[in-house]
Amino acid sequence: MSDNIVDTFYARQQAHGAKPAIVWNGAVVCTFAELPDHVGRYRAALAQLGVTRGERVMVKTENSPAFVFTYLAVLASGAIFVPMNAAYTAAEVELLVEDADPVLLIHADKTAVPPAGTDRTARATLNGDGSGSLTDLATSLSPDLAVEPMAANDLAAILFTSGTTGRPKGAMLTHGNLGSNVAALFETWQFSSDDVILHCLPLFHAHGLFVALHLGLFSAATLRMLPKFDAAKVIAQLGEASVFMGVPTFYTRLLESADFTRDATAGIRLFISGSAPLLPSVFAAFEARTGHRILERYGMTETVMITSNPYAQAGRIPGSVGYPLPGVSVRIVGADRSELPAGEVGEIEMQGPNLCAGYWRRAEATAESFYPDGFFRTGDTGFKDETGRVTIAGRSKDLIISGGYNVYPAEIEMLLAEVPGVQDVAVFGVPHPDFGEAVMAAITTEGTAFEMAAMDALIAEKLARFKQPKTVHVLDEFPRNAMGKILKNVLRDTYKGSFAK
Ligand code: MLC
Ligand code: AMP
Repeated sequence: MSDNIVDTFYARQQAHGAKPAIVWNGAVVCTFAELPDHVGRYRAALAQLGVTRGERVMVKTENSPAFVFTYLAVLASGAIFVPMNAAYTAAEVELLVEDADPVLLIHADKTAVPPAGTDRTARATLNGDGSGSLTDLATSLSPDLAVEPMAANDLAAILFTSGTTGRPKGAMLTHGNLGSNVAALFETWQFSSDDVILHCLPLFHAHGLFVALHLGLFSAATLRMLPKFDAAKVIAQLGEASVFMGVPTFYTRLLESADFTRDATAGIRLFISGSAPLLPSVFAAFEARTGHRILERYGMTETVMITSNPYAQAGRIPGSVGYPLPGVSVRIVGADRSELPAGEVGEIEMQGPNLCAGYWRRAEATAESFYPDGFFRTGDTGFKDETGRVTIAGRSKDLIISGGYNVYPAEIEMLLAEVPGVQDVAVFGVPHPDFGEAVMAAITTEGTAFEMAAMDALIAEKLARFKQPKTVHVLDEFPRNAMGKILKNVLRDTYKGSFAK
């Protein structure tokens, strides 16, 4: 057996052939014995569309069982899976296509993508209901059940995340990264084939793909999937599941429903939160309502999961992200990269078999964050206590996390600066009761050319909805430090009450 993670999944599912693998909107789609057949048909279709080992396949579509089959088929082909947010605009997709240089772009019929013929990339369609030209082709072919042998350091996926420059960078994840991480989570969170995971996270991000989906496939645990998070649908299905995971917004929204009760959650053994900070007040309200202590963990696209609170209920401490996963090391360092004593806040660095192989075709960006000693600069700040437990204090990177989606101010600032009459721009996050943080912008103008309508039009054309500033404030001047740098902390403070409940 090779290190192709699909081989690992299939081997671990073998003894559980009769068990439902995927349940979609309440109906069984396939058992574990039937799964390779579905994947094999998509693999055969991909081969007809020119997909071979090492080529990139980009996907821009909503969750569906066909998304899962396509994902596994890409990996089984030895190709590299490159998902993106289904909400991206054509301009955002174009940048990623240029960078990833995929042989095939699979997208929903009614979604924004650059027109075919503008690049070397072939097109196939796949919609949220599973229909599309890819599925038509797959169902017309016999399954190709072969799984391409891959080594642990061969690439499985590239997930785009951004940085200080505003241009997205592709984190190159290997089969070894993904395999080691899911094994560590399986052990830490005590998964078994008796579990049923209620899955409603987007499959195009690390959380939904490498944590929720992988844990089901690795544990041979049934994945009860929903197209997206919907509090009422989640509450209706909780009785059929044993594990639920999500971003903090899921938990705040569940708590808003009177139907979310101790009884509704009685069958769940584990609620997990991550991707953004879980407020201690939400942790406390959740415990008071349900009796469950949410287990918070910390991760990144580049590293998959890094730390987790312990499984034992009493060990789940609000505000802390717990201990490094088995095989992972975390260091807290000062400006000179020397390790700081317990209790002192510094930059969080990590090392482990889960750390990705660098940024796709970005040697300079890779060198900035991946040190020769094997440690990676997370851009988060925090401290450890005497026992090694990690608490995140903030971020040294300029990043807004809105409803679990990352928004990079630099990307939006660059765009807003293009509007005629704009002099200076600052994009920053303010507290938001539903999304945790909301995107805000402030500008100063010069001359008479500036028109808000022109700015609104550019934002609508170029930016996915979740990145769009909720408000653009026009200021007379920016608060600045002695060096002339805009003080975003002052702006955050000025506008912090904008969404107060
Ligand atoms: C949707 N909208 C958002 C938004 N999601 N705006 C800001 N932030 C978001 N996250 C917009 C919609 O476009 C819409 O705009 C309006 O908000 C209301 O939409 P909605 O119907 O209420 O939103 P919904 O579709 O319910 O989506 C909210 C959500 C979703 C929380 C369910 O954002 C979500 O699934 N988030 C999970 C993200 C995630 O998986 N992150 C993991 C990254 S991996 P309008 O104006 O049209 O009304 C990672 C590593 C790790 O970080 O550690 O896990
Ligand atoms: P992404 O680039 O989408 O992978 O986002 C990774 C970032 O999300 C991390 O660097 C953290 O800033 C943040 N993050 C993930 N999990 C947590 C958590 N439990 N608490 C606070 N921040 C988190």
